[in-house]
Amino acid sequence: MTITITAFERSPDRGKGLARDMRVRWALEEVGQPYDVRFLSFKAMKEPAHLALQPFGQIPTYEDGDLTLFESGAIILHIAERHPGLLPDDANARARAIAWIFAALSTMEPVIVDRETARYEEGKESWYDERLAYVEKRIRKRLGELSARLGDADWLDGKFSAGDLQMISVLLRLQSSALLEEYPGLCAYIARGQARPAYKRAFEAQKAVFLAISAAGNSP
Ligand SMILES: N[C@@H](CCC(=O)N[C@@H](CS)C(=O)NCC(=O)O)C(=O)O
Repeated sequence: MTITITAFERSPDRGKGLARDMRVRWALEEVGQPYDVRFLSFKAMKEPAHLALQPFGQIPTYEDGDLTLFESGAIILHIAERHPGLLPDDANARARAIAWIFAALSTMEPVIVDRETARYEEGKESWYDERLAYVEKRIRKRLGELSARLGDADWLDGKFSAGDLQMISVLLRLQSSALLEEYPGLCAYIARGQARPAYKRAFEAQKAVFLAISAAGNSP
């Protein structure tokens, strides 16, 4: 049975690959697993059929036979554990790679998403600029720490792993800001991820959805 994931019918990022189905697509491409995509409108995401799969009414989800998963971190860990290529064989190295998945999601992503939330939900408030300065200060702190740990290495811990995949996916959410430019080592790290054939295939697949919608005159 083919794996099925869910994605936005009309991604608000207009094909930039920032929605979280992208990281799942990338993981599946890395391990060479074919997949189908079920596209959902914002309305369908909040209806009972999808809520039964994803209690928060979000994408992505992952279905494979009688297994349904939500949360991109859980999905990527599952893919990496089930198929070779995204986690080292050595038990300690494997545990460290998994720690980087968690670091991406619980240490890096919250401060980065806070910037998006501030922009969308508080951008018109009189205190927005002041709040943004605090938010960006917290992001810089994390970027500096991550950059220091990465140093001159290609990847976070030895060979490319699911930890790098998740971390790069999270960092890419900053690409519309100038923040990343302050960390050339992280820019090079992201570029190495984006140069991977699996990343490129996943990116083109999600972009094709936006291009098809645009060609049909239905730009998101
Ligand atoms: N922690 C979740 C977050 C999922 C998430 O925020 N998905 C976004 C798209 S990238 C979404 O569905 N947003 C629409 C909504 O929350 O209504 C994960 O990593 O899977």
